[in-house]
Amino acid sequence: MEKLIITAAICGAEVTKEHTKAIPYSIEEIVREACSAYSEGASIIHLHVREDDGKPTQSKDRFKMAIEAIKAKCPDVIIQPSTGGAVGMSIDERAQPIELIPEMATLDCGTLNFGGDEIFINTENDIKEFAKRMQEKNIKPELECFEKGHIDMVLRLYKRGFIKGPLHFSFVLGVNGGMNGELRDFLFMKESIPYDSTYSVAGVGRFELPLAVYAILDGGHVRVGLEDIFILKKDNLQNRMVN
Ligand code: KMH
Ligand code: ZN
Repeated sequence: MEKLIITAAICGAEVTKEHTKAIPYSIEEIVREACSAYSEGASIIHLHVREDDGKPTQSKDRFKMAIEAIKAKCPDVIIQPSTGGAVGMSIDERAQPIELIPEMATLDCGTLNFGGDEIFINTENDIKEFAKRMQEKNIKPELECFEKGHIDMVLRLYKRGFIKGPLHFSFVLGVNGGMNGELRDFLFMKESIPYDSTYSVAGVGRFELPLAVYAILDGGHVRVGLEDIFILKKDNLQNRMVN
């Protein structure tokens, strides 16, 4: 059996201190969260960065600062910068952390609604462009799939050489606009990937814990963290906001 790999999504781009005070904005807070997740068993940090006021940014300099500061305290942790950034950012803006040549980075594999009027845009050509930039620098893409059609896109691009194997998927399920994270959704996703690929699950909101259990029982990997869930129970919200 493979070892379980836990990814900690410590920050994200959408959760704010109004949702939970624990969400890190400053470099100091990001280092604190990354290193405490590492010391609790996470081996990968899925990293977004913020300005000190919480505004999401894909600034190469801000990523460099955060990565260097995390590595200074936890040298062995793998850092996986986001190339998704926040809804509405351009491709060049989102791609900046690739220039720092991290070991891995996310590759978002399709467009989806993202709640309200938001659309998280990842056209076929966008995906090819991110894949090309990552391949040039030998960066391992984590193939973020928010629904089954995104897996089909990966498999088409893999067949045509735009994405190289071995494939490592991340099923991000439960986004408002993507696929849900019920057991049947998880089974459909994992049965749709090639037998020699690996996967991790990131369940958003109420799907986080059950999906983590399914994946662990199946020998898959998991992503957890404040990017995906910031309340465990609705009646806990007030407590968590003041803590
Ligand atoms: N913040 C979302 C719009 C990724 O990290 O690659 C995109 C996202 C995906 O979080
Ligand atoms: Zn992310």
